[in-house]
Amino acid sequence: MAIKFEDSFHTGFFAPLRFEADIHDCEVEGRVPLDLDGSFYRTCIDRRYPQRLPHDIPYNADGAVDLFRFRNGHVDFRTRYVRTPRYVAERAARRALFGVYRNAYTNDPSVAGVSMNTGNTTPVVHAGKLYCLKESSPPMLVDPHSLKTLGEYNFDGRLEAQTFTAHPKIDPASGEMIGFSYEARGDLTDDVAVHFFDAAGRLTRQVWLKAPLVSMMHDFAITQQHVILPTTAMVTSLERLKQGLNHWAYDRTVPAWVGILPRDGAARDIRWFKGPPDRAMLIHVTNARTEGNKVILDAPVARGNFNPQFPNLDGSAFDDEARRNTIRRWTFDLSKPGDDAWQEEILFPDIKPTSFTRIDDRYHTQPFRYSYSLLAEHGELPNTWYRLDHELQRVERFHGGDSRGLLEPQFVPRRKDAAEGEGYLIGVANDYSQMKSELVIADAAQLAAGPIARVKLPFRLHMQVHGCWVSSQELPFNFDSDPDAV
Ligand code: V55
Ligand code: FE
Repeated sequence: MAIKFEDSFHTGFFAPLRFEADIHDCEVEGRVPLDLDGSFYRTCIDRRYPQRLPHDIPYNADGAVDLFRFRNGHVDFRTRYVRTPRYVAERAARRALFGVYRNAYTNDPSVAGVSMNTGNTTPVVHAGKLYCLKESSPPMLVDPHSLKTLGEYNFDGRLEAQTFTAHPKIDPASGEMIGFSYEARGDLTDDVAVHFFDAAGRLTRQVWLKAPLVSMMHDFAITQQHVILPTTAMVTSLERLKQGLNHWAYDRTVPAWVGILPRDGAARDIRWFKGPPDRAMLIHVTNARTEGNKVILDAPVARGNFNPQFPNLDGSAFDDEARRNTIRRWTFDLSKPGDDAWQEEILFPDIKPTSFTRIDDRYHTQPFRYSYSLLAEHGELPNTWYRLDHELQRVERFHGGDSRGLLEPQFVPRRKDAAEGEGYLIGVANDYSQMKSELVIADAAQLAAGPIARVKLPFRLHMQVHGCWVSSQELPFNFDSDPDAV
């Protein structure tokens, strides 16, 4: 059968690339700062074959990983598919064998038992290893230089859970990583596991918990003392899966729960706080900290269903207003036993950001002054980065242009010991009028001044989900002799 992509998501700017590429020494407009020395990774969705079933969703597309490598004002670019077992099986068959998002009932019988991993959500570098993550599977391990896929990874046999979050957190003070798994013993299970890794990347401890319900738990937070586990109203059921539907639907009657576990605690030490139904859809976390008896969580939160890829369970139409986030601070008071409510404050009431939210990563678990958001201003296209000054309640904007979409911003400190916010905001811009992409670099403290440099690609890129920056101190590389260059 001939390859043809027909659905609306796969035409136009986000038609799959279906190629892998290296560009040695990208074209640059402006000057790339000499203190940008390191690697910017992005995980993207890029379907290798037309989807098997018409109602599948973009989140189930194949993963691809991109690398922009910076040194001496030069930038090299590389993109590769994440060669998951699914990718390998479909490539051999020259067609899609996997059906809809997180539903094994919709797969071709020939791939029964083959991992459904796509590795398409987040790139994370810890202890020299690059993980391309999908929350429904274990990490995909990818060589951080060649981007060759090394395989699905279970931390030397130590990961007992069948899944692993796309949003593990690295404690900047200790270098430890903390992750969690939900549906951890397989589809529909209410088991959650929290995993603790030492600075060398070794999985040293796991705590197994029971969630109050089975729901999408896309992100979580850590503080110096606690692990914070929010549930959502994205629910699933055996009936859904047997009907061949995608994994999740939004249930407006289900309350949001937030579990708070001491970092050094056991399962019995978790405390579940209960929030209102249809008011607390948390997708991504900005930061969190513990102050005395209080645990403080900052995050953009939507009122209701955040994504039309997942239908409303009651059959109602998708509500574009309900998906809009406000930036909230939730405070959990641990000093009141039996009180399972939390306090909510809306921090920037006029700002309705996307759920993409970042800080200077060195301030994770600490009080912080600046956060960075992506917004859709004047229309549907997210085309503006905001720096939010939480101390002065001020915002500064970087506007990408009306025909240019921006993706998640990444803050890069100018130096390891630079002050908070002293550095760059980098990220990919998609130019819809030219059908090309570029990486833009702005001074994070002078966003309104526009880009310092644009690293221009001769083609458009695939759709990014998340990105990450790793300095060359954390991940050394040889820039001049690349044995894997094409
Ligand atoms: C999200 C993204 C996913 C996913 C589940 O943005 C949640 C949230 C790209 O895949 O599988
Ligand atoms: Fe995410």
